[in-house]
Amino acid sequence: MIPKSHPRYESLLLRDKMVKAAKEGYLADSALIAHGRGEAYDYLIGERTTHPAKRAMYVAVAAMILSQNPVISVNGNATALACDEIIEFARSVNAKIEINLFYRTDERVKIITQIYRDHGYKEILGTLDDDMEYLNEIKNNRATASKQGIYAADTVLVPLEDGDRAEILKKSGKNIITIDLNPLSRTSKMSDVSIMDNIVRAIPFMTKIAEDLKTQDKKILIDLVNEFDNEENLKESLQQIRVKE
Ligand code: PTJ
Repeated sequence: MIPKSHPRYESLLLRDKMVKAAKEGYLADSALIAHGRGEAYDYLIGERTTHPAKRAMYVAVAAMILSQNPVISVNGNATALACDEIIEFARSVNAKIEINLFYRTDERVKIITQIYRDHGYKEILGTLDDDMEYLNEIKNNRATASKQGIYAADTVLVPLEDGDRAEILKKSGKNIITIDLNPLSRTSKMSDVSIMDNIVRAIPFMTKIAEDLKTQDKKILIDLVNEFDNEENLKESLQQIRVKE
């Protein structure tokens, strides 16, 4: 039990979730390393949601609302940290959720499927009995996608995605949105909208944004998307990393 008074309470709570998920057997072997890398970047931005991240979130939500078939791709880390929040956000923007693992094993897919179903989300895609296709005809595990989900998606939100996978998705012509604390990652660089924030802060904030944007004129959403420059925003995101004593 972590005392609430601990100065690193929030961060330790997330570590606890990751350790629990590892014990439950649905994380990739390198998941804790990926989490640690995220922690380091989060520390350097002061564990807060920065202005460029907020701007990217508005654009991302607008793009998802405007899309025909938006899909949220979930892996082990995203599930461990924000399963309920992802379900709520998916419902708010009418997006599907698909299990999309970089290190895909049947056992992991089975456990993650059950988690979403237990949390009230029965429509989960990318399961063992789902109809899967290869993106760009690349015949490897990393290029598989659900026929009704990512395969047919126009916009895919990929939190904490590996660069190889993001590249395959990008090459298949989809609009890619990422949530990645590392603004220098390949995924951040190749995405159309990169949100440099912790998934645990970003997703609930995006649900709030969705409630606001859904009431706005479509033209406002289109302008938000068209006026956004991801490269510029990433530069600004990088400037948020401050090392001070
Ligand atoms: O469950 P799987 O098999 O799909 O595997 C998941 C991991 C995350 C292990 C896999 O996709 C991987 O190896 O990813 P990378 O290449 O380590 O990239 C993950 C990125 O997410 C890194 O740039 C981290 O900085 C970032 N990251 C880690 N934790 C968070 C985060 N970004 C946002 N919120 C976090 N909590």
